[in-house]
Amino acid sequence: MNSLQFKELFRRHPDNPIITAKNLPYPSNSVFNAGATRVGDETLLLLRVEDRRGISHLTVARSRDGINNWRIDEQPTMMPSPETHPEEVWGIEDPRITYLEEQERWAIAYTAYSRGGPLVSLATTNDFQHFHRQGPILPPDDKDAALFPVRFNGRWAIIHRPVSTFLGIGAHIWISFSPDLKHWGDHRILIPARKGGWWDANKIGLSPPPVRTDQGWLVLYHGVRTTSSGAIYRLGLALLDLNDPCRVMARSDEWVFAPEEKYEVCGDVDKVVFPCGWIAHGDTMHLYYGGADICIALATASLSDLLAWLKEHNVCPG
Ligand code: M1P
Repeated sequence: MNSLQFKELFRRHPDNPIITAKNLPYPSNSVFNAGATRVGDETLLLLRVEDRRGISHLTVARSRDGINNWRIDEQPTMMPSPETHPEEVWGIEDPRITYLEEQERWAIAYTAYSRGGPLVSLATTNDFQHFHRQGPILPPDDKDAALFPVRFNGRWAIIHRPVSTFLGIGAHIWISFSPDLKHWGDHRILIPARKGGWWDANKIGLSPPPVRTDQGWLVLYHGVRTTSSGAIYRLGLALLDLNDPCRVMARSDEWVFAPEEKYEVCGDVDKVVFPCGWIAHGDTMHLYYGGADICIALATASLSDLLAWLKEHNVCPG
């Protein structure tokens, strides 16, 4: 590599895509945008599966090494439940999993596709077999949400992405707070979409949940660039203060990962890399992402390299 080339921070796994619809034990159109966590000594992915009607549900996949030999539930693990939760009428999508240390259970923030548009719903689980639905927590249009694992001054915090109906306002990343995980307020913009020719102009959204590092909460987000041949989904980094997550300490100028391989460039939606989960193995982050809305792929990166790169590419003052 010469010094004119970008040093790849995320390395794609050679077996990519690691999960496709062909690996599922039942017929489906596609599998993508999986939440990720560790359960015992296994990696658990909560797959978004789109059925052959176009409606999504969630299915659990487990693996010892997080790469191969996935054991996938024989039937959908969590189906939309429009009878009890009408907001799930057109499916449930894009789960982001956070282990709530204080409650010793996982919280799953997911998109419920309601007649009024996509909204943020929350469910909790102890075992990824039984799910306690808490219902909608943020109204439409809102998605790309994940909880922090701890409270800040007694309050839970969630990152999410509402969309304004006013032309030209843009879709920005917001943060909100709650005393009880049910009632949310103190809403404010956390990371604004840029304008003009930037890779993350006009529309951005959180990708996986924020990860705690000794330098702050590391945020990986997607930027959606609209071009005359469609949108391009790329990923960038930001860093939030450990004690005050409203304080953005760093944000990258360049993107850090972009669609390049065939399974990212060509699918149901072309040119999309869309992670909903990442897992730390020591200093190595395992990033699970949807490729072109049809498959699940894996890329790894060194956490310390990401933080060092962000420092070099930071646009935030001070
Ligand atoms: O098709 C690309 C992605 O589009 C949406 O993401 P966003 O609203 O953040 O642009 C989601 O539907 C996502 O599932 C999908 O991968």
